Amino acid sequence: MSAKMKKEFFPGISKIQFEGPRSRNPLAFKHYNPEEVVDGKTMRDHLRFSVTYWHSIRGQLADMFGSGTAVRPWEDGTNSMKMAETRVRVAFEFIDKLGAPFYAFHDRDVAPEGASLRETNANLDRIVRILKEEQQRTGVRLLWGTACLFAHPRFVHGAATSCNADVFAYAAAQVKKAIEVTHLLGGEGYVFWGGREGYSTLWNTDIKRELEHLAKFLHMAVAHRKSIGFKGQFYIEPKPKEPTKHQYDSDAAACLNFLREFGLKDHLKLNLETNHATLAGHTMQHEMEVAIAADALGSIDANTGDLLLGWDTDQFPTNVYLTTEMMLGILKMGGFSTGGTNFDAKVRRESFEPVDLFHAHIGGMDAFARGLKIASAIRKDGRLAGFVKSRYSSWDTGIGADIEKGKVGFKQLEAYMLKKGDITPNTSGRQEFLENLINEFI
Ligand code: XLS
Ligand code: NI
Ligand code: NI
Repeated sequence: MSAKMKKEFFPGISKIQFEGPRSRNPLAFKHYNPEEVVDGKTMRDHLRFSVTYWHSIRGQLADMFGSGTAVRPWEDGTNSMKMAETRVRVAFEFIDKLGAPFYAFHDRDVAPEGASLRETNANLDRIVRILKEEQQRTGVRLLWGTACLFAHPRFVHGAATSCNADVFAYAAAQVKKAIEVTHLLGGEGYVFWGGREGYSTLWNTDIKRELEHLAKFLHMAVAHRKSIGFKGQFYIEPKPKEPTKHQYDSDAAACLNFLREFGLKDHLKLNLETNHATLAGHTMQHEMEVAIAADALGSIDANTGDLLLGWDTDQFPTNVYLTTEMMLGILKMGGFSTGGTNFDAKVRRESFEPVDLFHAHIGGMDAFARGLKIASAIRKDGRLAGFVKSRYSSWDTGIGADIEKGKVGFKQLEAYMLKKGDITPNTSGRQEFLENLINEFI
């Protein structure tokens, strides 16, 4: 690249700077100041933002009623290797200008399939060399890698849960390779999202057998991870449906049950996505609390859904109430270690210009920066945590402490209550008071 002029894909846009809340520059951060220290850690290290290759670089902005609208002047309309190479340069110019420290990709986002698995792997190797080069040039790192086991027609019945054993074998070979390239690129983690690991109809489905196969697949992945010395964290990403009617990894609780049933709990954490939580009929706060309680929260796919549309709209998160809830959860678990805030989000079909990608990410990053600052202030204030603690104070001494310590059984509790007679509810839940308290900070 030395003497040659480097081609610019986002001309007229320079590195996004922090200008503070009074700035009116749409291409500046108002709240995300990577160097600013919050609770002893920079915002950059708290939030660990990541750009997704599949949405931001490959997304054509098609929906089920219409073709893609994205204007991407560098695209030639093909899925050639030459195009794949160009896209790597596009991606890293974008991520670098945005100032996100991480990115994430599926194997098939970055390199096209060839005529055989061998050729496909060779394509991937070629692009991975360029990814590595660009990582070194920019300092951008890989948050996690993953394999696309849902787009190609061979995965019509699923991958690890396919009725066809050859498909399981193909998926295993593909994931083996994807873990290896993630390792080579210094990835901090690897995600399993079972896009088609579920069913369309139960009339043709043996759930027991499919779940056992899925577990076997993950155990093989764990063994391979160990054999190549990959230290990155494995994650499973819950989603209840879409594209299948039901996905086995439907929500945090279902994933945890599956991981425990099959002895995988020590090997995988959860990568939670906001829009998947709402599709499952939960809030993101619920999913996060369930995962944190099981010490299994690993990473976040940051986006949001449109509650008036019934599908995974993957919108950029701009709701500060949401980001506050999420950052309260992240701070509560002691912060991310291998995980991060991965924008699994896409611009709207109507927002088809390259600059919209910047607006979208800047907005998401600013919303999380505010969420972080607000969550930190709520924790410092202490009233919320204090309320919850005192709500359970009957467990800290006396009979409560005896129950928690396992000192008493039904017999002793009956004796205790016969003596006491009855109880009248004496503590209000104070929901409205607490909602007002949160709003003091937002
Ligand atoms: C789709 C999922 C997917 C995973 C990675 O709904 O969110 O993008 O994050 O395979
Ligand atoms: Ni996701
Ligand atoms: Ni999703």
